[in-house]
Amino acid sequence: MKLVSVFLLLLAPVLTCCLRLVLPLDCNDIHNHDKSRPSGVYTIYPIGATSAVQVYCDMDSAGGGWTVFQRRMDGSVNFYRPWDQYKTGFGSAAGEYWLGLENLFHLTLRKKFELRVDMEDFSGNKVFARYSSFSIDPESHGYRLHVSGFTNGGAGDGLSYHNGQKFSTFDKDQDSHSGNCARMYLGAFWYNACDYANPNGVYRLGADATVNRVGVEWVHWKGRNYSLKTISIKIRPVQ
Ligand SMILES: [Ca+2]
Repeated sequence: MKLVSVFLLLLAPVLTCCLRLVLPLDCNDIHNHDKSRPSGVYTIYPIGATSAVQVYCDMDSAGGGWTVFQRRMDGSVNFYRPWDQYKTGFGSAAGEYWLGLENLFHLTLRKKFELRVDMEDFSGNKVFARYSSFSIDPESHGYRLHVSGFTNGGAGDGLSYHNGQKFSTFDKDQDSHSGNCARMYLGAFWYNACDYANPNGVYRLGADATVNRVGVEWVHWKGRNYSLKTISIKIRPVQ
């Protein structure tokens, strides 16, 4: 048994090196391999051969190849969760989910990425925001956000205010506010003091002025009292 373990340990770097060549790192690898593949759930390997994770790939928007790392669509998953779950990820790739900060960090470590946020209100209006550059730092630096190069697809710029911020959850306050943004607005995000976007807030049906700022919000589009019907945040290697 011991010998087998040692053998496997010795073999691991070889396996990791060569399997990586055929295993998709992200949705763009899948898209480039076969451009006819539709949007849907696929398996990617963001941290190497033993890191299989299911994600939703958007193969339609602006040429396709987008790896979705956050998705809200029906309120079926609770997003008010602690640090360790935002680190590793939660939810279902077929529905609502968060891919996990560790996966996201390893993805953006390997290539240069752009970012796109698609969203929809309860009247069927669809808009997006796009950023030409996106990466995050390792956990030791709080998964700090780097986002720039905004292009407006009708949503307005909700993320530039969050550029340079560390990620915060209700049990790990790394924001720039004297209080705890995640607790105040019932989400988890790269909060500043506090936000112009709260995509991981509480899912509810549209406008409600009695519960100010806790919804799934994109302030520049719908203000602070409107919780969106859908939102998805996705990345793609810069072509
Ligand atoms: Ca704080």
